[in-house]
Amino acid sequence: MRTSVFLCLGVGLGICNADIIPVTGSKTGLGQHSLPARHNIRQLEKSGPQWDLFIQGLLSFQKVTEEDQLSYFQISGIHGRPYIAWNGVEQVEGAPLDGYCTHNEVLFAIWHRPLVALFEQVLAQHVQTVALQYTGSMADTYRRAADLWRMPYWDWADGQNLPSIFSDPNVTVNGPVGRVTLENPLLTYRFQQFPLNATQFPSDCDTDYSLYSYPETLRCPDPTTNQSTEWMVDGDVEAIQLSQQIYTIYTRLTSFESMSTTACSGSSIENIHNEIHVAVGGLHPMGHFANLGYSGFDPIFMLHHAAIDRHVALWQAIYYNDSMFNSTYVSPVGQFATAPGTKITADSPLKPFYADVNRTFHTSNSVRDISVLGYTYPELTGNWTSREALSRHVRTVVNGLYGNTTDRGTRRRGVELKTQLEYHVEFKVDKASIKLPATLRLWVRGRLAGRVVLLGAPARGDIYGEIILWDDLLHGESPATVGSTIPNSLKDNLFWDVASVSGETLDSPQTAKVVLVVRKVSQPQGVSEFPRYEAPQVLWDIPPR
Ligand SMILES: *[C@@H]1O[C@H](CO)[C@@H](O)[C@H](O)[C@H]1NC(C)=O
Ligand SMILES: *[C@@H]1O[C@H](CO)[C@@H](O)[C@H](O)[C@H]1NC(C)=O
Ligand SMILES: *[C@@H]1O[C@H](CO)[C@@H](O)[C@H](O)[C@H]1NC(C)=O
Ligand SMILES: *[C@@H]1O[C@H](CO)[C@@H](O)[C@H](O)[C@H]1NC(C)=O
Ligand SMILES: *[C@@H]1O[C@H](CO)[C@@H](O)[C@H](O)[C@H]1NC(C)=O
Ligand SMILES: *[C@@H]1O[C@H](CO)[C@@H](O)[C@H](O)[C@H]1NC(C)=O
Ligand SMILES: *[C@@H]1O[C@H](CO)[C@@H](O)[C@H](O)[C@H]1NC(C)=O
Ligand SMILES: *[C@@H]1O[C@H](CO)[C@@H](O)[C@H](O)[C@H]1NC(C)=O
Ligand SMILES: [Cu+2]
Repeated sequence: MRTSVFLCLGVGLGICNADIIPVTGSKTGLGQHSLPARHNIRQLEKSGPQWDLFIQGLLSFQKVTEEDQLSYFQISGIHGRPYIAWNGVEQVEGAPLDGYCTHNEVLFAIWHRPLVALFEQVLAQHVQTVALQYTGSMADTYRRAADLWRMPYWDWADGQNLPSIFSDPNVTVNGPVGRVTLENPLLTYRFQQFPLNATQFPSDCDTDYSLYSYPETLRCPDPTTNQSTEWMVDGDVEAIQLSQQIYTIYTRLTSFESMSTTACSGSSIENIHNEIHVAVGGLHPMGHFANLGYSGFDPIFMLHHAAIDRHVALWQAIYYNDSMFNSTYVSPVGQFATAPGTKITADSPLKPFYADVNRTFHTSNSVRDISVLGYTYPELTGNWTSREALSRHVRTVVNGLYGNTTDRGTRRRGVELKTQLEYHVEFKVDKASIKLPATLRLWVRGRLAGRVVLLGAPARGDIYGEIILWDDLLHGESPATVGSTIPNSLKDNLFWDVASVSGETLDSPQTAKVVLVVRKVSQPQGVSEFPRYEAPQVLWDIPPR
């Protein structure tokens, strides 16, 4: 695999720059003042030509031989397994045998940006090839549609369950010679080489639940049939109700670091991202999407990460003064090409993504502005007179999409109060002290009140998170007005524990710190305003159950 690159490196630099694949994103369809937008999958589905091209292009991409480093297999494999070099970017001394992906650290939100852009740029070439097969009156329409095509995203915070296109066995599109029914490339990826290479996909039932044994990616696999259980996925996605959680990210987290990652205290986009991985993959039995070593192969993966990228880009447009991160972090665990203990700044390389043929790596700074990678999102288009005007516009959009949540519990806009209290449970725990993967559960009066997943990778390092304490759990005792205090009866009835994926209670780790926090929040006065939070007050330590 990737032989040409290895040979090339042996010959020396310069001669084989042609083999270096820079991540540029797709550069077709750029207007003088406009960029093509990535669209919501639910809209793209109704778009006609772009949808037809996406489906056929993805099918063609998935058929590229797995030996090719521009194959679906190898680009999807950058994230986790197989733990081998991509584009000649080798494992470094002292680094773990792991994927390149950065999780539970500050680069989380930004590292996935060039990954999705690379997938998009390669898939765009397949889209272009398919477009050339259309003739006659359709030729121009399809070529134009191909130029403007960009990777769609799946907005899992839209309050609906899984789009059915992710689970349909077949899909019908307008092909170059008429209507055609095809295998749905969004359902699964079927490995070309199966059984999988045992060196690259070792059989380790203990940590990856025999995922190596399936010939294709599965979600909530039914072990008696080795098939996905799609209704379980639907139920899981519907149950997690993410609109209020994402709204919290937009309105309360005002620094790039805290917005990004579970390595910083409180909620984060990574925390939400983890929940989607297990909702779609299934925890027990575990599907590919729930295991970071395999998740990259599920066709949902890039649509999920495009959704993350959109939230990050919208957040950046809102908090345009934010300097990203200029503090220095230390990578606690490292990745395939980053040794543990490496200092991380916004100029650190995002491996294995080269920005040009001279082996200059992309950095957080080089991809902070998405226009560099040739795309935008619909919410960011338009001719805004200032960054503040764009920020106001995006805040309005976010309020409309995620602000008046229909999630259970709080309906903020429905309450005619200027100020309210919001209760959250915040936790911190060293993952090394838990048998992973696991869940941290919160119990109120013997009822399960919330749950956060602690994924298997990385296996150590402090992880932070938050569970929203819904009004209906404080039922009848919820102090909706300022001045009330949380009922003391709750104090004796609030506990946490840690459970395995099958629900079995595990020993409570000594390293865990779980606290109840209250914040005073002022409700927004206009459609472009956000709620304003005061500094949190820690009420008490919650004991293990
Ligand atoms: C639908 O998909 C299945 C499995 O992917 C395939 O066997 C079947 O031929 C497809 N049906 C049509 C009408 O193409
Ligand atoms: C399996 O993977 C190992 C390690 O990457 C590689 O050396 C070997 O050639 C692969 N075997 C096959 C049959 O592809
Ligand atoms: C499912 O996969 C397992 C592991 O590869 C295998 O042992 C079992 O026979 C399969 N079951 C069916 C019904 O195919
Ligand atoms: C950004 O900075 C400018 C200039 O200091 C200020 O006027 C503006 O309110 C700030 N915007 C945000 C969203 O913080
Ligand atoms: C980050 O760097 C910018 C520019 O160098 C500076 O203006 C800003 O104050 C710094 N922020 C922090 C938190 O250090
Ligand atoms: C790459 O390096 C060569 C030789 O130093 C130089 O001529 C070229 O401009 C560089 N290209 C980029 C994209 O930096
Ligand atoms: C954007 O607005 C400015 C000022 O209103 C105008 O001069 C410019 O032509 C507009 N650009 C586009 C692409 O509409
Ligand atoms: C959200 O609230 C605003 C203002 O109360 C209302 O105009 C809008 O229709 C609501 N949106 C949704 C999706 O409920
Ligand atoms: Cu992910």
